[in-house]
Amino acid sequence: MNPENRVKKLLGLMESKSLDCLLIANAKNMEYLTGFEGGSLLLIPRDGENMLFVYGVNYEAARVKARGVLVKLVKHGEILIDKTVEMLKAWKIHRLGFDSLTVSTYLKLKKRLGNVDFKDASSIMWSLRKIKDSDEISLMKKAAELTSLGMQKALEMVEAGISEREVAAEIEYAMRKKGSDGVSFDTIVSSGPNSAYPHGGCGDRVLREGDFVVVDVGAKYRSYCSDMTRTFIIGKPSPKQLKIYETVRKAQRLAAENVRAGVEAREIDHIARDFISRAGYGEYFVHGLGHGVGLDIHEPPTLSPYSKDVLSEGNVLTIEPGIYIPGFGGVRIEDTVLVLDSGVEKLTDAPYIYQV
Ligand SMILES: [Mn+2]
Repeated sequence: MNPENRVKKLLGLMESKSLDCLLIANAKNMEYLTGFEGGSLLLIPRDGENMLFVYGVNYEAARVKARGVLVKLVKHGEILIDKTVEMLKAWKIHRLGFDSLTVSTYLKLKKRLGNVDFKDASSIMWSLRKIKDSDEISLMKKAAELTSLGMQKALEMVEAGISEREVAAEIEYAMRKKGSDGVSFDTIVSSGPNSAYPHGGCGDRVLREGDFVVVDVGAKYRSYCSDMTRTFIIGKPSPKQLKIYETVRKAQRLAAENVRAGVEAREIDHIARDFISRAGYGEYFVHGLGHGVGLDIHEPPTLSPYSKDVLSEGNVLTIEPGIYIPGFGGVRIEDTVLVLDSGVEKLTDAPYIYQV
């Protein structure tokens, strides 16, 4: 689906909320609605021409790439807020929806647009972005394919004697060479005791026999993210390591088997959490089961005990249970999946091999 169709849908939602205009300041939302990532502010009036404000550095690119909008240059010395206020006044806007504003911008706009009613419209944007269209799905499949390739590289590289940083560099290099535009987040290669930190980063530690090694990686492809984790054990696993690994693996499989359109997100979290708790590790599963993925690496829907989301066909999300024991180490296994009517399609794909 092209950006113009997304805007068309958005206009329908604005009408149902009686919004005269939408002010989009979030970069990803602007990209979603125009196909161009370098805009500074987007105005979508119900009556009037959609307007994308762009600074000089991005102006020429915007004129070529942005779709369905009038591209307006913010010249040197001009102030974006002045131009915004000018347009909103010219259009006689009364109910203005916005997606995200800094407090300082909000106060400035409020002061100069005294009679305008400001409405938080971020949920409208998420209601669209949560359901991926066919164009997005094919880009996300490509991102996931590159990620899987990176994980294959990790499987080749992880061994005693190499540093976390070197493994991360090899993964990123392999993905980049095959077409990745970058990474969705800083690659995590956390080994030994570091693996007990869910977001352990990667550093100079050299991998050793007996380590857990958590590798969490996501290629980016044409602005779309992906997310995948595997945990390796160097050498022969101890019985405790094996029990933790098997528990996480089974929790992940159980959760994935139960995902389909119409299911409550918190129910899926519960399935994995309950399984881990019964194995005696409940207190060590310290985060939600998963999150939506798209233009952002973390976006709705959320899989957690507190989520109010109901899953729909076209959601793309991660399923990533983990067990983290301070001082001992941790295991996480994660895939990015596409929600279907009857189940899931796994987008990331690498074997669940743990012993290296
Ligand atoms: Mn994740």
